[in-house]
Amino acid sequence: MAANEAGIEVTTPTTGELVTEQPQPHKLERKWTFWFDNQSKQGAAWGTCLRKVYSFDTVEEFWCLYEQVFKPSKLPGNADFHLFKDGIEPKWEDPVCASGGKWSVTSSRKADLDTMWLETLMALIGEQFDEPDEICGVVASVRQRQDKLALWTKAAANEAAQMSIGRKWKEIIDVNDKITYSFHDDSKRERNAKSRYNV
Ligand code: MGP
Repeated sequence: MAANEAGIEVTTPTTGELVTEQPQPHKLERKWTFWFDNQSKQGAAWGTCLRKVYSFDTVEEFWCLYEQVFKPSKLPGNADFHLFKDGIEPKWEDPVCASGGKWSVTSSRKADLDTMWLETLMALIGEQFDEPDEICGVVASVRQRQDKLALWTKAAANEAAQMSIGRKWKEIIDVNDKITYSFHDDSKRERNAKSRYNV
């Protein structure tokens, strides 16, 4: 028996024939979905161009999608990429997100945004947060003013859970500056919603 890059060669017991067994893809803990939104259409209501792009549940699919498409530095201005748990829409209106909020971090360099995005994606699909049920997903936004990342969580009022997620996220994306958490309910009422927690 010999191993090669494509798989493992085994001899079938009945015929003695050499066959190559393809390696099995590595299953993730759960299914995730990439989304895309282009907000550059003048006058269009928010979400008009929000589209589900691809759902996946293996490590191999993730890398293929990430390498070929989902790098924020490839985004045009005023566009967003999202990675959300499959079944959750990246909207305040989604029932799982409705009572939630988001941790936000800004970035003035494209390279930093790409790195923080990738670190966050790997942490999410690798289930590195201590409160995995609290997580909804992450959004990368490319804006003229400043690019940003937002980690959406489920129960905004659960301060202990949000603080733990915020601390962990800062470690993951290697950020020392303060990051802030806002409630979606506040964002619905006013454009620049005040932050409720910071870490
Ligand atoms: P934003 O993109 O979350 O804020 O929301 P930001 O990033 O400060 O603003 P931007 O101009 O840099 O994008 C901007 C606006 O989009 C909000 O004030 C809402 O009018 C609308 N909007 C954003 N989100 C996430 C939602 C949503 O989930 N549902 C609805 N209905 N509107 C939204």
